Parts: sequence; C-alpha cells; structure tokens
Amino acid sequence: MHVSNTLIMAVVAAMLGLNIAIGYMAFSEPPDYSVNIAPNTQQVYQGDSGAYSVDLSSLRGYSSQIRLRVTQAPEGVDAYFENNVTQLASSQNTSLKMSFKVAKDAPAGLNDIIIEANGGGLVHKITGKINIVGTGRVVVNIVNFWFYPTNLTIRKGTEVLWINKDPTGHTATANDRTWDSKLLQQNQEYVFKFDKVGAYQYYCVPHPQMIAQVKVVD
Ligand SMILES: [Cu+2]
Repeated sequence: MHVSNTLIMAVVAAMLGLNIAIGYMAFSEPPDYSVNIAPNTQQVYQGDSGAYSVDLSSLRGYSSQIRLRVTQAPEGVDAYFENNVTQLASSQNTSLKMSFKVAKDAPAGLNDIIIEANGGGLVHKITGKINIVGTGRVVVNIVNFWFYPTNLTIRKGTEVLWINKDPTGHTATANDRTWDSKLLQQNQEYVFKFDKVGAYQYYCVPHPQMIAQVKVVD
C-alpha cells in the first residue's frame, strides 16, 4: 500500500513536470539579441565628427558572431566601424563604436542613420538620428508648398537663405514678424542672419499651413 502510494505520487509528479516542460517549450521565445544605439540623437556641427555606441545584448541564451554595417547615412556624412564584428555569448553585453565625419557642406537638418546587425542570419535594424547644425550659410528650399529642411538647427551668427523653387509666390515670415521675406516669386531669395539663441517659428503668409522652425544654438 505504502509503495503504490509513492508510485502514484511519482507518476503524478512526472506528468506534471512533463506538462510544465511542454508549456515552457510552447510559450518561450527563441534565443535572440537586442541592438541599441546611444545616444540615439546627436547634434553635430557641419565639418565636425562624433561617435555612437552600438550596444548588443544576448537574450535567452543567444550566442553567435554579429556583424554590423551602416546601410544608410545622410548626405555628406561618412559613418564607419573600425571593428564591425563581435562575438556575443549567452547572457553577455558588448558594444562597438561607430564613428562619423560630417562634411563642411553636408546639408543641415535632422536625418536618420541606419545600422544593420546580422547574427548568423538573424538580422536587426536600428535607426539613430543626427542633427547637422548649420554653421556658414544654410539654404532652405521652398518646394511644393513646403520648407526644406523643416526643422533646422544653426549656430548663432549663421545666415539662412530661403529660395523659392515653386512657380507660386511664397514668404518666409517669423510668427512674431521680427523678420519677413515678403512675397518671393520663383527663384527669388531672402537672407536673414540669426544672432540670438532661440527657437523661431515661421510660416508662409499666403499659405499658413506651411510652417517650419529655425533653432539657434551657441
Ligand atoms: Cu506659400
């Protein structure tokens, strides 16, 4: 009697264990890794350089060699890894440094930089942002009823030149009216020099849905 009770309990325990194991196999996710870029957004002057840290973490026992490459960089930005391969073992974190150089004539504005990680065929993409700060004279094109770049950051003392590429007349007019291009016909230009730090919202008088911003930094 005593023996058979023990036997029943053992069988029940084994079945319960098997159930848990099956449940675990059905619901647990496969080994993977995560990729992060830090700092996600960087502000860099034209002609300057910088670096991102690309951080990799093993998830759920993932273990493989990982290869990184830059798949998209803004115009005038040279982004590169001195060492783009790393071995990621279970429960580990590692980082690779991605450096970049911004050409003096790289267009100012906020743009994406995209990195692809390939760990044994398991591919992840990660997007960082780079805000290129204008330092000399920056051009804003008015095209198809919009300002490009829309959110522009410049260094104090920088001139911004607006040029209207549309056959329709447009203006670039500060919300507080401290500066105003007046109506620009096709290919006409307007220049304003920003000497004070701040954020300046502006719009087009005939088309008030055309809104943009110039941010001035030290
Ligand atoms: Cu307009």
